Amino acid sequence: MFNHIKPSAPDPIMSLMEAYMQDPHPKKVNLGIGLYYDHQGNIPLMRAVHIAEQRLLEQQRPHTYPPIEGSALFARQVQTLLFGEAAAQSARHLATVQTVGGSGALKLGADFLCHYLSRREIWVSDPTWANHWAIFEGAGLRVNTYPYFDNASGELRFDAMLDAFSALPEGAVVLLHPCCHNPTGTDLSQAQWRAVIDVLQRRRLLPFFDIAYQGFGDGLEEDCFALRETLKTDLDFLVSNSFSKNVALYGQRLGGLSVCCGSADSAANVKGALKTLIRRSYSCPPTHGSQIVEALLADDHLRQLWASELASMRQRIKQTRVSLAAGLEQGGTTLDYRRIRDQKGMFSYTGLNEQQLSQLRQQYSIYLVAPGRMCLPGLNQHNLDYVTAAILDVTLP
Ligand code: PLP
Ligand code: TYF
Repeated sequence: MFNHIKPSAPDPIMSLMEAYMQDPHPKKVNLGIGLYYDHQGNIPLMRAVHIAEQRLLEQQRPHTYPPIEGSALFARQVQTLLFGEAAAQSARHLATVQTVGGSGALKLGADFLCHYLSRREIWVSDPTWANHWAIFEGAGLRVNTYPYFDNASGELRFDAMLDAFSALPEGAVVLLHPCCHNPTGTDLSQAQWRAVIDVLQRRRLLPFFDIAYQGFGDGLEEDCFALRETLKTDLDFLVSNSFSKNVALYGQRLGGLSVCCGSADSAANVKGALKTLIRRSYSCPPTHGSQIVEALLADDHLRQLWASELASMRQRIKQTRVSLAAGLEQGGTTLDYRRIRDQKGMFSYTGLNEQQLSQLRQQYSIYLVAPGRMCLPGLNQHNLDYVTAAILDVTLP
């Protein structure tokens, strides 16, 4: 019955992680998968998250079924986190549901586009996260690209991006990263976002914002600039958000999908459509992670503690960027170290070429994602000198 099924292509990022785990080299360094590690090389259990979870456990709540869309409190908290107080005051109406991670939000959004809006195509940045392709193609959409980043020069292809948007048909769906672009770490300035939103509006396009790293760029509020600016327009749009990184709840699989609509009736009907899609897929979401986040965000003290822990994580990444770039500059590297210094979020598109990557892996057991994406939090005081020396070695003239 199953003999015709051929071996599947592995997930490129996950399989790199597996190769790293099996590598016996004592100085191996994982700069591959997007996980935040602290200065000791551990994935943190955030203190605010731990306290919220303790409180939850003390309540000894039964593990009953949640509503299909998750709790109303969680939905309001997601809206406030993404849009601030403007969410409540806006003339626009948001339909928000809990999802199985940011990935689940992307898949639910893709199903919604297919089944309720008859969309058959989406435009994603060139390059983008490999799973965007997998998720959207898997949902039956054709994936096209718009110009975004030139890996040779290290520059954002801003004009080409605007031109591409201007040429799209009305109603075309464009996937945008509001902050911490994965994989390039290259974000738009506020002025550039305004210009993009202008074109989206003029061409009546349908933006789908995917925000998986809120708080890792410039700050919890600043990272939502594009979302909040778009909320001020009359555009309908989708937002997928993830709590994997910024609450370090990776394995709890917690995220949200929000759809911005023109009227309360429309938002209610959209929410009904999302519930139908969830119901016939996995019925309702898991509760442990969402209850932790509800307890965390509902308590002023815990919310502030969390925000300050997140700010420290962001600062650590920025400091790591500066240290690595300085080490490379002082060592006389041929690599454009300014990319490492200036890009935002967890990743840097270093410009290291295929041969240099392979040398880093073969000679030093340092793992990066092709073509040259480095996950900065994999660096710490114990391995920074080792990695700096290795990159200098593979990039010396
Ligand atoms: N979108 C982007 C750009 C990501 O990098 C990720 C990765 O973690 C996700 C979505 C998915 O997040 P999650 O792990 O919550 O499914
Ligand atoms: O890009 C990354 O490394 C993160 C984590 O199938 C990730 O987004 C990578 C691959 C994957 C799921 C998550």
